[in-house]
This record gives sequence, C-alpha cells and structure tokens, in this order.
Amino acid sequence: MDIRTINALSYEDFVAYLGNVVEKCPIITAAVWSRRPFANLAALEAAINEFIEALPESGKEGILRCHPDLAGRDLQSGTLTTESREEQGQAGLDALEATEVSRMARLNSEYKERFGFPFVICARMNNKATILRQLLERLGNERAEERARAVDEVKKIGHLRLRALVLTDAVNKL
Ligand code: 2AL
Repeated sequence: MDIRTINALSYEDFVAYLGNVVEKCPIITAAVWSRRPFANLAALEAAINEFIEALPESGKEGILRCHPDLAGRDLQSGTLTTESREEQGQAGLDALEATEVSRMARLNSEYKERFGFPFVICARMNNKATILRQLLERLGNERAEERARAVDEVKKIGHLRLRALVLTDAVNKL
C-alpha cells in the first residue's frame, strides 16, 4: 500500500493493517491514526516512535513485555505472530541445536530476572551468534540504559515491519 492509500484507511482498517508494527501493541497504531495524513513513510514511522518515546518508563517496559522470547516456547509451539516467526526464522533461531535452545532459554530467564522484561533485539539485523553475544553483553548493563537500548531495538523491528507494509516514495514513483 502506498502512503496515500494508508492515509485514506478507516480507523479499523488502519489498525488491522498496521496493528502489529509494534509487536502485540495495536494501541500504538490506534493512537497515531489521528495524526494522519502522513507525508510519507518516514512521517508515519516518526509518529509511532514519538508515541513510544512519550510513554513513561513503565509504559516502555510494557511494550518490551509484549515481545516473545527469542527461540522460546512460542517458537517451539508455533504460537508466534507471523511477523515474529519470519524474523526469528531469518535469524536462524528455528534451526538451533537442543543445547543452543536451552542456552538461550537460560540466558533469557537470567535477563528477565535481572531487568523484569524480556531481552529484545531486531532479529532480522542479527544471527544466532550476534544475538547470543548481545544477550551476554547487555546482561551487564544498568537497568535504565538497557531499557533504552531495548526500546531502540523495538524501533528497528518496527522500521522493517513498516517497510514491508508501506511502499516507499521511491517505489511510488515507478
Ligand atoms: C523478537 C521478535 O519476535 N522479532 C524480533 O525481531 N525480535 N523478539 C525479541 N524478544 O527480541
């Protein structure tokens, strides 16, 4: 869809189409609908990111908690969202050895115990080696620093999800 079509969508269709740009947080999409019309894809993305940034820290942590673990139970049981399944698959997380799955599970729960929210990283920009390295490194961060880092990853995930849903201006001109 191009941005003009997006701008013309009803509230219901807008949320149905873009509701999972931030994982399981359709309320964010619902909130930015009233900021139409968007000049372009970048303006839509900026509105989403501004909404996230304006949230109190507890709200940002709430967004992080909507994310499924990487290589976690939802992946094993097939209950990930379509977007998440594709992202985790692209990073090779659906083809881990049993020992790698249990290592991820151990580190994920260590991280959650330390910070109170799950480890979030843009899987499409990583692979299993860089994900594990980041997980280990970020476990050493302070809580506020780590929260900000994780929110940046949510924005990267949203950036790629939006690009899959909204044609860029360059494509529109073709
Ligand atoms: C995810 C996910 O589901 N997709 C992605 O890029 N990252 N989850 C996570 N905990 O980082």
